Amino acid sequence: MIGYEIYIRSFYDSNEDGIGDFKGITNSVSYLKDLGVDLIWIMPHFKAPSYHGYDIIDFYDTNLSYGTQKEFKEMVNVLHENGIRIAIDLPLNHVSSRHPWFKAALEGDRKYKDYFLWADKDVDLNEKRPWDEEVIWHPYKGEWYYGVFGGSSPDLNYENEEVIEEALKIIEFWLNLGVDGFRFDAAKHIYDYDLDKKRFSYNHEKNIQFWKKVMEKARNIKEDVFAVTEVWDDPEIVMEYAKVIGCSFNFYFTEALRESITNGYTHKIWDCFSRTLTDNRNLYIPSNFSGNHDMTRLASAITSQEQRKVFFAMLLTTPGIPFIYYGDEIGMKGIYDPYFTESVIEPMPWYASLSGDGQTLWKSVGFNRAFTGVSVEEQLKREDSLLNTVKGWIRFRKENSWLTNSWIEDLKTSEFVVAYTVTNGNKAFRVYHNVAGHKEEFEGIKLKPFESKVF
Ligand code: ACG
Repeated sequence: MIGYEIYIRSFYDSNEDGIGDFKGITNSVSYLKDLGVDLIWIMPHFKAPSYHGYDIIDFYDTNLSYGTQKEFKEMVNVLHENGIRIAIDLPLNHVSSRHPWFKAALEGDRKYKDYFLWADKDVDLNEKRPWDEEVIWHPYKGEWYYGVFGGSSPDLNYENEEVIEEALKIIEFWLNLGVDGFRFDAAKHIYDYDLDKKRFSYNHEKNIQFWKKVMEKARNIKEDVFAVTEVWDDPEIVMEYAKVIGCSFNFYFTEALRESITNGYTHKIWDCFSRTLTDNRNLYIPSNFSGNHDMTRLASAITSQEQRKVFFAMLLTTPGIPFIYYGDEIGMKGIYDPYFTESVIEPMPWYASLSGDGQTLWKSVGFNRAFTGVSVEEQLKREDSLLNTVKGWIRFRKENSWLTNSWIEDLKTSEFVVAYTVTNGNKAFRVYHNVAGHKEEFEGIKLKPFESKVF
């Protein structure tokens, strides 16, 4: 199975307003099929005030710039007819400060006040979240509410059973509407404040119990529901969530490969593979990925196309469900800035000129300009393009669908070569990658610069 992450606004526009939409995804099915994608993850499609959509105002309605619920359903049907499953991005940790629940809370409604967390006198109102300098408490008319992702996204209070029930209702609604599963946003944040010690603290155990409940509900509705979590943390923590949810994004894979391939060394890859891809047998399916909307794009992190080809060869010959971030397959660029995330969600360049049917134009482009060789049109024409190389590896993977439920054995590295056996117990391949710009030989196998070989 091959996953593909889509930012709807930037993908494919069907009604010529420059904004990507559901019908646009429907119209792009031939591209997705030709690429070999059979699972898409769409970034939030709900009613929300921001461009990114992670601050939801209504969990039961669509963002009308993307289309109506009817158009959403039509998109799901067409995807299914073409053998493509769809997972929706579900940020359950917080809502928009303009969500009716929060508005009611601000007006003093007691039921809804308890849907959120409020500071009492012992709370440190200046406390910052652990990974940057953003505060977690926000003022409103003399009171303070908790919001790890900023004042416009107040956190829901999952100590309240009614809030858990709301989450389960949302799951039920979308599965009944036809989606195949979820990408669970910010999965380690459901319980991330210690109410006794009055400080930020991840309660992984409690989070995992919550996700267990969610998955039970989801599997009761759709036995083969697909779910993947976003837990950006150490691999050993990520794994615990993956065991319950089935799949978890393997952030360490993306980080280790980018660093190692750029610098031409292998020890971090060895560390990553041995910690995340060898013990997964019958426990979870890893989701390795090229990049996502929260980080610098692959082509800006690994600037050499030859090196990027090694990255994709590793992505597509390792166990699990690999995900490609839209545009990474054509080498779209973009440098992540937490205060200007638009740089990594630029319009998908379908045409060399950046103009034509489907082309989104909602923002000016800084990184992926016209006639720079990045577009789908230009890449399809060149036999040795990144797109054609990626398609080749995807074809290989689809011919060997058992790789989804596989693991790695006999991992060996030299200074520049990574070698491993990927197996499901019955079938196996021995894979070699040379991350150096010169010839290498390992276990008697001769490798050209940046070459990958499978036996
Ligand atoms: C998700 C979405 C993101 C979204 C939100 C909120 C959550 O993908 O687009 O923001 O709905 C943290 C959270 C993630 C969150 C990212 C953006 N992503 O945990 O859920 O922030 C460290 C921390 C991580 C942290 C990461 C951020 O541990 O928790 O992610 O830094 O850089 C190693 C370490 C690992 C470390 C990394 C990086 O891997 O093991 O621990 O991660 O290095 O240093 C959206 C918008 C935002 C908006 C918000 C409301 O995009 O702009 O503000 O919604």
